[in-house]
Amino acid sequence: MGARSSATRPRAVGRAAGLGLGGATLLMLLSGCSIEDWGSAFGHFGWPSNGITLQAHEMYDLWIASVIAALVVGFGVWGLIFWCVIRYRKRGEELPVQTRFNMPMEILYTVTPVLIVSVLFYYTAIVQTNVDKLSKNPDQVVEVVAFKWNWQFNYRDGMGEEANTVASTVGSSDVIPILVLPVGQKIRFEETSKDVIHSFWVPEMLFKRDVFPGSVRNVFEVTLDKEGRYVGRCAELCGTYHAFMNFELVTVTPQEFDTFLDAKKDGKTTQEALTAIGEEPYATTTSPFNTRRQAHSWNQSENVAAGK
Ligand SMILES: [Cu+2]
Repeated sequence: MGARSSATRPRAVGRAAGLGLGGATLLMLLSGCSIEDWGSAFGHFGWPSNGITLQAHEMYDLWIASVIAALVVGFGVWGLIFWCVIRYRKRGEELPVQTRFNMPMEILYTVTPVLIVSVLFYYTAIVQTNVDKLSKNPDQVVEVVAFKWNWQFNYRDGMGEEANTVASTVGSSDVIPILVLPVGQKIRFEETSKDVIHSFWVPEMLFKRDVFPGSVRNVFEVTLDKEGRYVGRCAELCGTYHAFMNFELVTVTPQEFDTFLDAKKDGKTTQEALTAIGEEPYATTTSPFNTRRQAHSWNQSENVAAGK
């Protein structure tokens, strides 16, 4: 009797684990429509929840779903561990029945991780492909030109280097460059640098991409879905004033964007064109840095130079 019940135990464990995993998968599928609710209930599991692009939302969903899946598996494993610790705790000096080389168990804990990794890989590949996807006919093309230490944004009439710039905005030491873009449209960014490697980063896009000098044009596309003003930064240490390379992304309605672009084409400054659509003419999320170093720093380096 004792030997028989020992032999059925691993199968029961296998069944329980299989049921748990199946239930977890079902739960995930059923709750797929409310990933956002799951995320906000648990502080978004550390992932930035303020994304402003369709791509950012997909990345968010992938992260939340992955963490939930990991927790479900984790609780399953912890449950089995504690169950084993209690159920099979030492009761005497007699060696318990050994259940090594149990084929169903061996297969279960080989197949299950492979399944988990396959599912994670499948969804990761989908999201990654969507984030990198380029369309044949983007609604807007912006050329991002980075240089030490500022940004120029060129609105283009087509794709590639052969296209023409129809309007442009450039930052200076006194004015933060402002990139105005419409929501709900496919925006194609074409990046190029005039000197060293920089990196284009708007934190709310949850996306950075290096800006290379030379013939490499780094291209990506996003669809913005939230109006607002967002700080942008250079995310690649590019030299002395790297930290000063800020810009501002202003997302507006397509109608406002058309008005803005027409004003720019008419020769208005970016500030005048922003005023024309009722926006603040200057950046509100960041301000120009003082490019002169603090007086005491200069004195300190003079002291060092003078050997004091
Ligand atoms: Cu830079």
